[in-house]
Amino acid sequence: MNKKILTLCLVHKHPKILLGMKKRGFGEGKWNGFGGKVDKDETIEDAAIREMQEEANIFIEDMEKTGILDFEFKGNPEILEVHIFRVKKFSGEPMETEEMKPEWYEVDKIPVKDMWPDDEYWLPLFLENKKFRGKFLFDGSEENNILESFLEETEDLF
Ligand code: 6OG
Repeated sequence: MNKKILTLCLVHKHPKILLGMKKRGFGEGKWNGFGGKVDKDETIEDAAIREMQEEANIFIEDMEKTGILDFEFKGNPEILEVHIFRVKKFSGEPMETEEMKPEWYEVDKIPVKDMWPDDEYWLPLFLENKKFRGKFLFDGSEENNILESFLEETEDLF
């Protein structure tokens, strides 16, 4: 088994949430939070800060880990372990970059049809300020159907 650690940062300023349209690479064409792979010799938090700055021109000043999700794709031995952060304080204006086009969405108008299908499971917990852990198995097809899912509320994030 081979694990890759990634970050995903979301800014929730009720009643809005900042999402980004991924313009290239993995998840292209989907709205998502901001983030990416943790580099060697970098903490998960440092990676989250770096990616948010690179992808949206947002400088995180305070954040909190709210979730850890494992993603597995059938037929692929690699597991993606995604650490999700709530951005509590930031500076800078969201700006379009080569990788992402940011946009504020009303939380009752989140474009779930154009997001990863797991988001529908855990985003409600995120919006309620809950902490969670989960695991999703995708079928490996282009539709990214979910074959198995597990999600629990927990304070136990490390
Ligand atoms: P790069 O590989 O472009 O970063 N990510 C996912 N986000 C959601 N909501 N669902 C998934 O289900 C995801 N898989 C990956 C983590 C990829 C970015 O996309 C997130 C990173 O923020 C499979 O560096």
